[in-house]
Amino acid sequence: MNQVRVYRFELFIFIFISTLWNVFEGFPNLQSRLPNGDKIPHPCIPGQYWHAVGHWHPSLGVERNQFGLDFKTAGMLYTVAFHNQDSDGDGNTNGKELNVNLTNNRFYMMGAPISHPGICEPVNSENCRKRQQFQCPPPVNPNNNRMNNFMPNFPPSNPFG
Ligand SMILES: [Ca+2]
Repeated sequence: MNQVRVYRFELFIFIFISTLWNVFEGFPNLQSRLPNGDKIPHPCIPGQYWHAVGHWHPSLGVERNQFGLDFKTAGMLYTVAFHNQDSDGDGNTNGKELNVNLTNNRFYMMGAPISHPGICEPVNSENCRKRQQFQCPPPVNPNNNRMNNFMPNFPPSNPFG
């Protein structure tokens, strides 16, 4: 009886570690299945990458965006149909956003990705606001102390005098 419990515990630990492994290793594996998958530009922050290209969060495997759903439908393979699809509906195909050219049934990476294939851009355009809930966070002013946001706005004259 105790032997069975020990095996169950070991099985639980194995499944737990396997799950964690899949969560943390999942993005690099998916990135490597996509041309330019590791260089997707962040639609809001120039110079930063969006690591979880198929998801609504840049680094967490939260809810899949339409690009992630379409890639799953394509069997997690970069196919011609998937290349020609416009998953995020911003008027540019997945291939164009990833900067991939299809010639004679072969894919050629033409350089860094042009835009995010899973997020409609420009994010604040009327078309994109209709299509998705995603919005860019407000810009952070490094000169602005966070405490200022919690301070009441005093009138220009001295309120205590
Ligand atoms: Ca896009």
